[in-house]
Amino acid sequence: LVTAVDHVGIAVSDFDAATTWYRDALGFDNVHEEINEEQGVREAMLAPAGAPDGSAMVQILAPLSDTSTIAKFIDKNGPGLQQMAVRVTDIDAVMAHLAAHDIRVLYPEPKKGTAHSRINFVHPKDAGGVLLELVEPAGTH
Ligand code: V0V
Repeated sequence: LVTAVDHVGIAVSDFDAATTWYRDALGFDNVHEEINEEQGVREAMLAPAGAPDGSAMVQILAPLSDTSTIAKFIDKNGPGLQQMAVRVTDIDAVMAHLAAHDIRVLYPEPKKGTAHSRINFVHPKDAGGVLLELVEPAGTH
């Protein structure tokens, strides 16, 4: 049901500085950008130039406001790695599987994620201290 590590998410306060750094220092391409009001983020998906389709990406996450989960994360920890996301083929089935193992997911139903994906999160306290995102890409089924 889990097919890949989809992306890692980095909390940043300066969106442009972060995307420029990945481009100039490491040659990442900016493959997608959007604002997700519900999640309180401006985000970009960056892929290593020349990487095959489906390769793991870096997601830059900048807060839209002081109340954003990303603003809260940066206040507490400073900028840095905020989440790891795994790609799934059927998020509802994965949520049911986790619930059956008493692993807490944050939302009772998936929410809208990047590029019309469906997303949910495993609580970091139930995932070894890692905020683990589940992402079912659009058009998966
Ligand atoms: C909090 N904790 C973390 C953490 N955030 N541990 C690891 N990684 C993180 N990112 C720890 C924190 O240190 C506490 O541990 C404990 O969890 C509870 O933290 P809290 O401060 O009480 O709780 P909050 O209010 O910070 O909330 C934490 C959660 C929140 C995870 C519930 O950040 C959340 O709802 N996240 C899901 C949504 C999200 O992250 N959206 C932005 C990305 P101690 O101190 O008690 O030991 S949007 C996105 O990824 C999109 C759109 C996409 O990919 O498509």
